[in-house]
Amino acid sequence: MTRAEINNVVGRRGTRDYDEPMNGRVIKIYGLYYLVQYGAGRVNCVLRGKLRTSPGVGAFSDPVAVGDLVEFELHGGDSGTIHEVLPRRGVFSRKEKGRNKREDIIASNVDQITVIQSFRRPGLNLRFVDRLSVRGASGGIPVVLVINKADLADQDTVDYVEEYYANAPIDVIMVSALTGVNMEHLHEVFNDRTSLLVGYSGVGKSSILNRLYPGLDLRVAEVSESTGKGKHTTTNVEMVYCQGDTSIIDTPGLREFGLMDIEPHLAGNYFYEFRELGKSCRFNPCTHDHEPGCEVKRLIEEGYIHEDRYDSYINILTDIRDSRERKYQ
Ligand SMILES: Nc1nc2c(ncn2[C@@H]2O[C@H](COP(=O)(O)OP(=O)(O)OP(=O)(O)O)[C@@H](O)[C@H]2O)c(=O)[nH]1
Ligand SMILES: [Mg+2]
Ligand SMILES: [Zn+2]
Repeated sequence: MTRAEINNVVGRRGTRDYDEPMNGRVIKIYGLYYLVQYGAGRVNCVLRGKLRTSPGVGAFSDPVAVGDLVEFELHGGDSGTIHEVLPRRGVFSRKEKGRNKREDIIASNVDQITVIQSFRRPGLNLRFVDRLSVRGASGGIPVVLVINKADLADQDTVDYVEEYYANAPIDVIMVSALTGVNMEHLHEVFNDRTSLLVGYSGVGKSSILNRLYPGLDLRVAEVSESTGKGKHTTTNVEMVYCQGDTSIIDTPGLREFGLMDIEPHLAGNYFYEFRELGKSCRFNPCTHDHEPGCEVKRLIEEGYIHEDRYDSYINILTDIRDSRERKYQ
């Protein structure tokens, strides 16, 4: 037999220098250790040296991210080595400012971003939701907005949110972890997918998850009376729930994610209703900013696009332009 023939018979196994590869998912990273979940088991892994130097990893600050599907080798039961990262989809990343800064993968294999806000303490910030949806859309990940503490809601705010997103492709779910209203709906939204949870401290992320998944028993903290802001009881990106095909990755403290890698003239594409309606703008591409004959601007006059949603877009556009100017100075 020639060497090629032997390889054909032995298959991939024959090319490996380790036995019994297993599949798992990275649920937490601390220092040089990666906690991998496989079936009902969990194991602390280190990375095989080759992974740190393989082509392409230099573009990222860490070769492995929470949410990654990996092939690993188990040593004895309580430790392991990660050999391969399987191809990723739905990557949520952020790039630091600066020309040669590497990309930080916050989480991978994400099906949806669930941004959680609350009606009061802390209040709504729809511009943050919009920024997040641009970041998500550029990685192909849709955003769902969950507004918690519906027990504290007033009708004006509810109406405002509904008008703001009336013709936008962002689903809004109003819930209360306290009274349980709409929690069954939210359970369905999380079911059988990987969700990335983003929310300011104190909005009730832990309260929601505890209510949805009894037994999880996450810590709930009082929102500080003086500032109305929470205290960031949790501090690391972590898959906090993982059962069958349902996974939830929490991102405590995530407030900043640059949008400077987005081309200004494409920003409008990530406001999906602008992209559709903008097909009738006189100019193509149109940034819906200064161009005459802009359909998006006409539709604000008609009340079809909310003025504040448009302002939020201009705010993002300006921000992208500013940071790109700084970059090329
Ligand atoms: N009124 C009301 N209060 C709620 C609700 N859900 C949570 N809270 C309260 O909000 C506060 C913060 O809740 P947490 O679940 O700790 O919030 P968190 O988002 O996990 O905060 P961090 O872990 O700091 O990021 C607690 O005092 C909860 O009791 C709700 O539906 N209604
Ligand atoms: Mg919490
Ligand atoms: Zn336009």
